Amino acid sequence: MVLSPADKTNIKTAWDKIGSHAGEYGAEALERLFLAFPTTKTYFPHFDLSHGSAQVKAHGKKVADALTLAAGHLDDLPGALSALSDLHAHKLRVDPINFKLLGHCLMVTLANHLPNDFTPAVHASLDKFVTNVGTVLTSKYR
Ligand code: HEG
Repeated sequence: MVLSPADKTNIKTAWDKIGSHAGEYGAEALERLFLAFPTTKTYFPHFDLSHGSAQVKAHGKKVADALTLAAGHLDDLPGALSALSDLHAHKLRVDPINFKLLGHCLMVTLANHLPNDFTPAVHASLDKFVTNVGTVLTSKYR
């Protein structure tokens, strides 16, 4: 999905607002994912998935940091996420549908924390962003 100049501005502006909350929002998105779409829990049998879990918090930070990296490389997502793409395709083998579900949970989380910034246009740009990240992370499956 091609990002317009306006999309890129919206994504960078939103990421600036998220700032130091990225890890916390990442963990909230994961908690929403596991509660709203319980089948996603099957990828984390080795995690404590209860509310407030340190493992979910730590993983939320890792996911958020990867998204922060991606937001800084909007013109080269495949390059920026290459190692992560190998991991998800060859080792984790996460079904691509789950990226849509996590993207949705990220949108809900951001809308909840940044209600004034989350305009329909920003929503659309952020949705394109997480869709593109998901496409890269599932691009090496076949
Ligand atoms: Mg993935 C590991 C990022 C979607 C399941 N994921 C990771 C790691 C990162 C990451 C940074 C750590 C990599 C490392 O240790 O080197 N994940 C990431 C992003 C997105 C995503 C940016 C999409 C926006 N992941 C995703 C989805 C699932 C999933 C949808 C499954 C529902 N990820 C998963 C699992 C691990 C990672 C099972 C290994 C967790 C562990 O054992 O620590």
